Amino acid sequence: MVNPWLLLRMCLHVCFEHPSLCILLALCTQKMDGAYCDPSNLVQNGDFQVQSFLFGSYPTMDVISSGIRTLMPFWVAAAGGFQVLDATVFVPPPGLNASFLIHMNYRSGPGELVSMPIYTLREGAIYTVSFFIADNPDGGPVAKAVRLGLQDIYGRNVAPPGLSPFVVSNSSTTRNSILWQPVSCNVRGTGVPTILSLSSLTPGSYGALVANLQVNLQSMIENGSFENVDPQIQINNLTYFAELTGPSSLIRHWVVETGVIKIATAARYQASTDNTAILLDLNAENSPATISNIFSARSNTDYTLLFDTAANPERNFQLVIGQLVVTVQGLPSTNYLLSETVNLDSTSFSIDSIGWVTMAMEFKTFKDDFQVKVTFRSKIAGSFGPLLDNVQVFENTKSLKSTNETKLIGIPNTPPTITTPTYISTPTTTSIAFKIACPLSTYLVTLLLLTFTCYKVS
Ligand SMILES: [Ca+2]
Repeated sequence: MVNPWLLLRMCLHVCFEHPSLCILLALCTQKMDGAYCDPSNLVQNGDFQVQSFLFGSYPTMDVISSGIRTLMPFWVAAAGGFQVLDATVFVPPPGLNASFLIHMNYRSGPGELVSMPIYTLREGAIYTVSFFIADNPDGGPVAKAVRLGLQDIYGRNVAPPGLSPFVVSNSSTTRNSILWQPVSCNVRGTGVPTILSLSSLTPGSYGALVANLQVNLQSMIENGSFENVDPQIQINNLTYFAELTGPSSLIRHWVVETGVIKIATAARYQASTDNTAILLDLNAENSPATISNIFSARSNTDYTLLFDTAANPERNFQLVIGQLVVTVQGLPSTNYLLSETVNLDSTSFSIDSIGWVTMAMEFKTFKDDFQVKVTFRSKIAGSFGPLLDNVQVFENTKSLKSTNETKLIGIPNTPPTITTPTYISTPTTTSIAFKIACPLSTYLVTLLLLTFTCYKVS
């Protein structure tokens, strides 16, 4: 499936061109729990908006062929070729602000698209892998198929067992009326960086179209990133902060219980790890605030609470030092499941370098609880306090099957008149040689990346 030597060559190439990316890759190839990198979407450049080539003129296609010269950051064509299509001509999926799509074939035939290692999938957490797929209106076989693959960096399969290729067949569509279909599946995090691949199983020059690949943590909390606020709250201003005085419920699914909070934006502050627009400061108007969220949960179940926090470094000539108190209660019992304080210190940080830290805390519900209340309380005096964003809670699962949520959503069926195409091969297993070579190559890649990065930086 994924050629480790091709990945090695690709990494060396990227190392010289993008030193910062090289450092990231080197970090991600270490076994870690991902505590400091947990964005809401773990796929880098899954919408293909970041490119390092000049897009061609009409007819709006550029070709990415196999090899290390793949000019799509965070992706490589491991086999065959694929094309980048302009979404102003090939209408993108509805609701997406996409500018580019991927055509999984080129004139040389079907392509295999492989991601750079995505961030570590937290062990025990359930993630949804999703993308949009459509038939190619320009031609090709009646049915077109794409296989999704997920392997960790040791070559172990992470994709759910029995995952079939995604098949589309809507050849009557045009470039202006492409019938996009959302597809997704659940995977259980293994605690190891994972590589995502898409392989076209369609022969010839015309294969399926693909857009907006994502890998999202399934969080129990609604609006954990505070992006959904009442329209009466004015945001998107560099200097003006909207403030909410408790009690208030103008941030959807949250309650400001006491004190005053600022609703700040990434236009002024460095965004947190999910790279979103809105974040909170739990202090304003010389008043520390308390904010809480209640969500449904299963009794007698293990959960992990994640959130990004830092001290607001903006108070002139004074450091912000203090604590953020985090409590978790089961409901209706009101028993405390978790009570911790987080020490915060703005020393050496600025609004451009906030010093965000992702905290991870575990708790377990009691047998009679069916809801959970999470509360954040500032213990800092003054008008600048703890920053908070990207609050997530996930259930710690033993296996994907144990969640009873193993599901494949929206997989389009092959039309009844179409028998299973003979060119759709049975799933191939990873070769033994690859399994042996992968751990060695992983550490070799890490060593080389660090070496070349130091050379490049110096
Ligand atoms: Ca946010």
